[in-house]
Formats: sequence, structure tokens, C-alpha cells
Amino acid sequence: MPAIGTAMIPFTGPFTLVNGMIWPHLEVDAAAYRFRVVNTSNARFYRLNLIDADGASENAVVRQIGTDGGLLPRPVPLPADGLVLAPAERADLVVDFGRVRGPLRLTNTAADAALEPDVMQFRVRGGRAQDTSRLPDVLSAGPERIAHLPGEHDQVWVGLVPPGTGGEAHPQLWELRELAAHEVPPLPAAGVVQVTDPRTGRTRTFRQVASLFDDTVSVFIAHDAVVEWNFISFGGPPHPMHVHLVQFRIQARRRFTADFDVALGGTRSPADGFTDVPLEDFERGRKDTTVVGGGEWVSVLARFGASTGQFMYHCHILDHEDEGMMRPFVVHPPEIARFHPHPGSHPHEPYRGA
Ligand SMILES: [Cu+2]
Repeated sequence: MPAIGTAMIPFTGPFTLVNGMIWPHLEVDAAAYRFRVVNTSNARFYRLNLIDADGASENAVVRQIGTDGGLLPRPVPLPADGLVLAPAERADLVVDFGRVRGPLRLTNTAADAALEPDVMQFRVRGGRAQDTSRLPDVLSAGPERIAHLPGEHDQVWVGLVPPGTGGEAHPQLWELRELAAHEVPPLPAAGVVQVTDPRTGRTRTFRQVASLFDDTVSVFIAHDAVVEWNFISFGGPPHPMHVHLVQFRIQARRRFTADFDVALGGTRSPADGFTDVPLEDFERGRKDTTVVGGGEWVSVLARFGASTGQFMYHCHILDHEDEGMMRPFVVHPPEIARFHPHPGSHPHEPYRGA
């Protein structure tokens, strides 16, 4: 962890605040309650678990009904080892206190030596309250089902490289452009990474074309285009990647062993040997933030139909974002997109003129 002055960053403190209070308690009836949870920590990831006075899990009385962008298709149980929420991720939860006895504690069981695990306490009033509520089986239609999958021209490639790359203390975000065969330099080379795409078996070569906030924009998207964003981490800490303007659908999370040379700043051999990491149930909902772990490639799909103009995407660890892991992208109206041969610039409907 790099230090600025005497502070280590990313900074994490020992206590967790809930609505501005350390270790609050909430008196609840023996009934179902809905909680809308957002992780607003600057850097800390939470693994939320509900336990009773003896420390036994009470996660079974919790159902997740929503994510970052709205209701899930169906209520889902919490993952067996707790709900991981990275900075900016949201969870809409229903907790049925009618099915428990005595006080419960919400704890953070994430591996974190500096952490006091208690988050808050629930004190359940005696007697079953009049609660006739019932969770519906079907909550929403879920994320848009996109029939027309994007082609090569609708892909955005972003590399996440570990601390130390190029002598830089912090992890970096690299915007990548794919190189044609005749453009590939002798390898390995600084700023060049290779990936063997498991979907095609083809080795693809990319060059870093932008990294810092003020570097020239390289991601242009045609309004209403469906674009696949590929976040590939070549090592380092996990990054909750957040894209403005859209709710996306997570397509895949793949794990690999990166052969990335930090001193050089490039791959020594193509990223390969990917294994699919099964998505959690809640990851099938509408998301605008998702964790990309070290040695993971996460693909997400979104339609950029909401608006045109300049927007941001970034790591949502504030200390990373402030050290450069934030970049603009531009969504063009169709009248301009037709002149821009860039990722996402091909409208799926033929251009019909103004
Ligand atoms: Cu980050």
C-alpha cells in the first residue's frame, strides 16, 4: 500500500458507520423489513453476514430482491458465505425478523486484520407482529435481453495493471486498442498486452492508448448501440468498476494466471487458461458496478440508449479513482457516429438521415 504523508492509501478505518453512527441498533417488530443497502466506504469491501447471539448464521431469513439498478427477476438467497458489497454496489434486502428469536448482529466477515467486524444490531420485539406480507415469486423482467450480440466493432477493452507498473505506486487503468498483425511490435514490449480469447482461440494484441484522466478520449459509442466492455486485470487489488449512464448485464467472469511483467509494463506471454467463475445469483440483475479481481476478465453488456455526451467510468475505490483510475467516454448521436469508425460506432439500425 503506498503512503501519502503518514496516511496509507487506500485508507480503511477500524469501525463501520451505518447512517453516520458506529454500532447502531434498530428495534424491529417480528416482521419482514426491507433494507436498501449501499456501500459508501471509500475503499472497504464488506462480506455481510447476519448472526444470532451465539454467532450462528441467520442468513436464511434474508432474501435479496434488488441490485444497483432495480429489482431482480426473483428473490434470491444470500451467497452461502455472505454478501460481498464493494464500494458503490447496492443491495435491496428483505429480512424476516418473524423467523428469528433474540437479537441479531450484522457483521462484516471480510478478511481484514484492521477491522472490527460488528456493523449493527437488530433487537426484535417480542410477539409475532401482524405481518401478512409475502414476497412475490417474480419481481421484474430483469436486465434487457439483447438478441443482437455486439460484433468486434462494439467492444471496449480496458486493462487494469498492478501497482509498480512503470514505476507508478498505484494500480492503473489502461484503455486498450487492438493492434492489427502488421502493427504488433517485437514482444514483450512496454504498454502491450496479449490475450488469447477463449471464445475464438485467437491471440489478440492490445496497446495502451490512454490512461490518465486528461488523455485523449478513445472510447466513442453510437447512441443506442449495444457494447461489450471487457475489463481485464493483469494483477493487483480488486477494482469495483463503475460505468456511468447505463445499467449493464454481466456476461462472464473468467480467471487466469497473468504473466505480466511489472518492471516492463507488458505481458510476457498471452493471458490464457481461462476458467469461468460462476456468477452469483444477484449478479444476474441490473448492475452498474462490478468487481474485477486480480487475474480476472469480466465482460459486461449494455445498451447506451439513455443519452448522448461525455460520461465517466472508473474504479469506485475513491483512492484509486483519485489516483487516475477514471476516464471519460463519449456517446455520439447517430449524425456524428456515422463518421466515427470507433468501438460502438456502428448503429444497429441503418442510418436514415435526420
Ligand atoms: Cu481500484
